[in-house]
Amino acid sequence: MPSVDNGTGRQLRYAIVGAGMAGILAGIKLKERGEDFTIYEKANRLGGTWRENRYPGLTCDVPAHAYTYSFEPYPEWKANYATGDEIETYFEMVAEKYGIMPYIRFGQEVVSVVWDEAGSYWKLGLGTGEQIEADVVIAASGVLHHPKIPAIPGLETFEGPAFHTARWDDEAPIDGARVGLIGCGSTGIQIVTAINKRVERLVHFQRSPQWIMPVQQFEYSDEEREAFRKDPSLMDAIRYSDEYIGNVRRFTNAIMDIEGPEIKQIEEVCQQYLDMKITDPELKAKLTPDYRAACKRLIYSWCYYDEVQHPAVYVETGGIAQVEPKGIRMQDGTFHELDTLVLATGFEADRFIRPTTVLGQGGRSLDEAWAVRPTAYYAVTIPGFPNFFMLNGPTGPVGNFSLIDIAERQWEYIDQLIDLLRKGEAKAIAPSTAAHDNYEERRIAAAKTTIFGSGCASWYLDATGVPASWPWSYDAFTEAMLAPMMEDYTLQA
Ligand code: NA7
Repeated sequence: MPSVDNGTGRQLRYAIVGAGMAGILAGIKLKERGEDFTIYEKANRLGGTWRENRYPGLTCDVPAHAYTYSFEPYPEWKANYATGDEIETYFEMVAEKYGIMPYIRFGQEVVSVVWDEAGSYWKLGLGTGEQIEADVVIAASGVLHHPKIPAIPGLETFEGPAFHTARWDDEAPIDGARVGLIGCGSTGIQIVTAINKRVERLVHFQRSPQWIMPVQQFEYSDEEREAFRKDPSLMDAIRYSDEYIGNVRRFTNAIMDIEGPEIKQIEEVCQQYLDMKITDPELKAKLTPDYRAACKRLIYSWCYYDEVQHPAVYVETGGIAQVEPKGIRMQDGTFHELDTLVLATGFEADRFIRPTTVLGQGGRSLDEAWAVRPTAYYAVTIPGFPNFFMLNGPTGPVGNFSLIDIAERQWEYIDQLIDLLRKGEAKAIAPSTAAHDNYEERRIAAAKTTIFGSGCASWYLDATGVPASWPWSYDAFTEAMLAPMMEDYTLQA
């Protein structure tokens, strides 16, 4: 039965911000309950990250059968690691199959979300000027969303195409061209492996080398796909295998216990892979990090060390002095003439739903609440922002395992809070400040001792240098999401 909120006699109204993986998930779950919801999507297509990122080599580094909704396994994956195109197709298929498309309002940017104290609801302002009311807001606007453009002198003077990887320019010369690529996170590394044979020359500007964790890529045969179609439990067997879930558990143990056997094993595997694959001492010196494996997000690759040795690729480790109209000048005076400049320089990882203006109780803004760092009680709710629920919000295990798994578990938690609104037990629900502060204090103390805090720069760190993510195990996360601790929540009638 659809919900009826207390006092008004009408159904709860839900606004979901974003039609990416998490927004579609929320839509599916609310539709199953017969709820009244709308998904606001600023773009003209769904897909979130998988719509925005279209760079060559784009691959998800979570195995495909683990990167699906648990309720919608997908027999059609072509290989163990899926491409961005395939993943976008999957989300489109799911949204169609579950009848979510009619609920999405495309081209509708949510620019403001303001709590109305008297009415206990949110007022949403759209980019078109339209005003919407919603009792519940689900912020599903993604994490690595806002491109980080490096402050390199002269960048704007470059004569050729220069663009961030999340704004890929299809017209830019790549084939037979001289391409400069700045940045070697997962994105830059994947691009090297995809364009090295197409270019005349690829100069990869590497400020810091990366540890590479070897993984196996393999294609599924037609027979295997047919078997998956006939027996979906075969896909679950992969998703819940020790190969995947066991690895997730070991990884989260490794990041917590930085002198323990699991992290030592990761370090050994990465070092052995480097030793085995890179025999040229000069290149090896360039590619050897001076920080511990998994401090920056590990790069999962089956081919980078082979592909970086292609003769067209030059790894430039000098400091960039400036960009000039025809290329990049290094601090030692070396000049790299370039036709195209690609910025694989990452994302502003602390934005979340911002720049949308969010004003909670007492007109307090999210910018104020997050003045030190973005935080949320158990990554989901914020004191003073009632009925505002985040999927893949701050302090969650982003980067540690499948974001879909995370979002599904967060939804189960959120759903239990919303249930109190549905049943009329409250009009507004938010965590208490004390509960939030206690959580955050414990989290920060634990985060500082994780491998992410072991001495390197990365998007995991907040502005004060504290790791921003969930510092505990996979099992601790799944357990925390089973049921909210209701004593930590304040309910308003
Ligand atoms: P990342 O992982 O944030 O990587 C950004 C890269 O860009 C990294 O190598 C940075 O070097 C480099 N960078 C950033 N600014 C500069 C400047 N000014 N000069 C030179 N180099 C620079 O972003 P990705 O897009 O690769 O991956 C993001 C996540 O998406 C990834 O972790 C997966 O979860 C999926 P640095 O290491 O800071 O020296």
